[in-house]
Order: sequence, then structure tokens, then C-alpha cells
Amino acid sequence: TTPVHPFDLIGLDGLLSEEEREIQKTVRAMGDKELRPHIAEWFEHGLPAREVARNLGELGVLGMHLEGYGCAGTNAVSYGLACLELEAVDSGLRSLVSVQGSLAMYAIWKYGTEEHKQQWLPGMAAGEKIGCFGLTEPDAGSDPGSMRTNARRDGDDWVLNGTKMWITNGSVADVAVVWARAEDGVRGFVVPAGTPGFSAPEITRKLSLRASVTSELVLDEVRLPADAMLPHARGLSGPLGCLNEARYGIVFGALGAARDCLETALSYVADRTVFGRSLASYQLTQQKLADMTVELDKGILLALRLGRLKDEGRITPEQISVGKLNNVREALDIARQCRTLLGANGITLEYPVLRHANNLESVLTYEGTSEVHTLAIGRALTGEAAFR
Ligand code: TGC
Ligand code: FAD
Repeated sequence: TTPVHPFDLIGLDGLLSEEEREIQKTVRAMGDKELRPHIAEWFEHGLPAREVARNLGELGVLGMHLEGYGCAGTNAVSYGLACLELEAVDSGLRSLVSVQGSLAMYAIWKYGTEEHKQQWLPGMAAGEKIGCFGLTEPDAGSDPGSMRTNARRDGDDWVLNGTKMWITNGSVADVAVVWARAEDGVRGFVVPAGTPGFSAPEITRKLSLRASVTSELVLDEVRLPADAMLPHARGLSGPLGCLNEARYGIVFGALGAARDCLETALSYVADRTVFGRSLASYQLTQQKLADMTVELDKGILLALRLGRLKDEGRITPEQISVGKLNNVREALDIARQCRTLLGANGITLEYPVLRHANNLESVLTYEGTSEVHTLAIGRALTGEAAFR
């Protein structure tokens, strides 16, 4: 069997079922064979998102924790492990899967009509159709409640106006789930990409998550039929319910990036000679490696605990905040420490460490910044909301 990570000192692997290990092993093997060989190129020149989405659809990871409509219906731990293995290649690949499965598909699956589900979910699970999720705006990120995008009624139709910003998969999406303010509060809308007035210009010149498509969504008098609205979501709890799903995936995912950095550093220090001795033989090196391993193992324990709670149906948003805050923060720290061990070689795309570190800067910010999750934990501890 493949352990959760190859230097599994505390036997974390023993916490997984046979099926969970199999799923992890399958995703890891596919990532190593079909994704890893191209990732530096994709980071430099852009992701062929359609082709990669189809490969991921074939692998069965798109919406894999959802039931029915062509989705695999795995447990939450398996989904987390798949996120970990994809992010071990690159956070951009896990982002594609998070946004497709946990945000766009989940919104339709949870809040949509039977017709919405039949129309979109099977194609999205197969990777034939790509989805995006538009919540953030240029002036409303951490505080989505201040969104300006609005939906007004015109007869039976809806008319949407506004701008969304930093939207993963935006310009390659076939369908956008767009959150807008209607008369009775925030509502979700299913917007097919070809709808007149809808456009999705790509955001370029990023220094992070370069193997991921990020876009603006412009909605200029976008006219939609009455049934474009997701009927079972009203208020901010709709989009925030989807965020819980995607944040959960990141709790595992970020550790994949950290593991890949640590594996790279371990092999590098074994080969590198400094001052006449192996870099691995120095105490300062070993302290870094030991500290990073301890943090990685603690992160995996936390992720598995949250996964079990989720599978029992009793995970809370505050618990997810603990996992997202800790695991992304520690993963970023590990990536940066590994970069130091690689010296100058660490700054190139020949090695994955600075690519992972740069990606994790985005992961620290999206799906709720580290400050937002700190305040969410603070609110749970004190009963006082310090957001505003
Ligand atoms: P607040 O008054 O606390 O809550 C408003 C309503 O929402 C409910 N709620 C939640 N429901 C489900 N899950 C959660 N985690 C929830 N948190 C709150 C709450 O019960 C209430 O419901 P109701 O029925 O009483 O109306 O809202 P607030 O305006 O004070 O804001 C709270 C805050 C700051 C925690 C929240 O707005 C927040 O989480 N902000 C961060 C926004 C964010 O994470 N955006 C992410 C955008 S998507 C993205 O980044 C994708 S990147 C993906 C990738 O590429 O991988
Ligand atoms: P701001 O909210 O302006 O925050 C700026 C700083 O202020 C941060 O440090 C923040 O923590 C801090 N801050 C905010 N509020 C407080 C407070 N109350 N107290 C103290 N400090 C505070 N969004 C989507 O909707 N869909 C997507 O698919 C998507 N994909 C993304 C992909 C990438 C690569 C990136 C980088 C972002 C993506 N986002 C997406 C947007 C992301 O969710 C937001 O960037 C994030 O929520 C933060 O919003 P902001 O950038 O406007 O920062």
C-alpha cells in the first residue's frame, strides 16, 4: 500500500480504510503520470483546462463526494485525499476540482431544481462541462454581504447586472453560478456562458496559481428565464454553505503541496554536499526537516479528524476554519522552509517548492482569508463577532 506520505513516522496510513487508500493511490498515480510531467509548463504558459477537466472527469474526481447524476458518491475522507494528491502536483489542479465539484456542482446539487441537476451535473462530473462560482466582487471579498451585483425581475425574467472578480475557471466555464442581490436577499443564478451580456475576461500577469484560469465575470443586463434561479438558497447562507465544502477540501489539499515540498527537500539534502559533507548531515537541516514533518503529521491528523466528523454529518463551519487556518498556514511555512534548503535551485521551476509556496499565497487568501478564519474561531470562542 502507498502510505499517506512516504515518511509516515506515526503510522497515519493505519487510520485509512482499504477503499480510501485505493482511491488515494489511484489519484496519486494519475497525477504522477499525466499531470506532473506537464505542470511546470502549465504554470509558465497556462493550463489547458478543457483537456485537464476531461482527464479529471475520467478519473472520477469531479463532484466525487456527491450522490447521483454521474458522481462517484465517495465519502468525505476519500474526497479530501484526492484533493491532497492533486495539490501535491499543483494547487491550480485542486482549485479546478474544488470549484467544479464543491462550489459550482454542489450549489446546483444542493439548491437547484431537478431540471438544473439533470441539465448540468452529468456533464460536469464527466469534465465535459466546466463550472465556475461567482461570489467575490472587486469591492466585496471577505465581506460578500456588501455585494453590488443585483438581480431584478422583469416580467417572469431575471435581469442581472454587476461584476465578479477573481473567479476560478471563469473564462473557460460553460456555466457560472452567480450570486446576486435580489429583492428578498442574496440569490444564486445558473448562467450559461453564452448568454448575451455575459463575458469573462481572463486575469493575467499572476505570480501565483498560474496553472489555473482566473477571470472577471461581467454581467451587463444579462436576461435569464425565471427558472434560472436556484430555488433552495436564500441569503448568504447559500454561498457560504458551498464554501464549507470547498474549504474542507483545502484542509487536505494544502498538505499535498507541503508533502511534495518536503519530499523534494529530503531528496535534495541527501544529494547536496556543502562544506564537504551531505547537507542532510547538519543539525540545522535536520531540525527543519523534523519540525516540518511534525507539522505535516499534525495537519494530516487534523484533516482526518475533520473528515470523519464530516462523514458522520456533524462537522461545523468553525471546525473547518480551524483546519483551513492551520493547514494552509503550516503548508506555506513548510514550502518556504523547503525553499531555503534548496538554496538558489529552490527559486526555479526545475523544482516545485517556490511554485507551491507562491500558489499557497492564494490559498491563504481564497475561501476565506486566514484573518477571516481567525475571526470565525474567535467568534466561536467568545460569542462576539469582530468582523465589523
Ligand atoms: P453572518 O451574519 O455571519 O452570516 C450570514 C448568514 O450566513 C450564515 N453563515 C453560514 N452558513 C453556512 N456556512 C457558513 N460557514 C456560514 N457562515 C455564516 C449565517 O448563519 C447567516 O445565516 P442567516 O440564515 O442567519 O442569514 O455573515 P457576515 O456578513 O457577518 O460574514 C461572515 C463571514 C465574514 C465569516 C463570511 O462572510 C465569510 O466567510 N467571508 C469570506 C468570504 C469567502 O470565503 N469568500 C470565498 C469566495 S469563493 C473562493 O474563494 C473560491 S477559490 C476556490 C479555488 O480556486 O479553489
Ligand atoms: P479583502 O477582503 O479586501 O481583504 C484584504 C485584507 O483585509 C486581507 O488580509 C483580509 O484578511 C483583511 N480583512 C478583511 N476583513 C477583515 C476584518 N474584518 N478584520 C481584519 N482584517 C480583515 N472568489 C470567488 O467568488 N470565486 C472564485 O472562484 C475565486 N477564486 C479565486 C482564485 C484566486 C487565485 C484568488 C486569489 C481569489 C479567488 N477568489 C474567488 C476571491 C477570494 O475569495 C477573495 O480574494 C478573498 O475572499 C479575499 O477577498 P479580497 O481579495 O477582496 O480581500
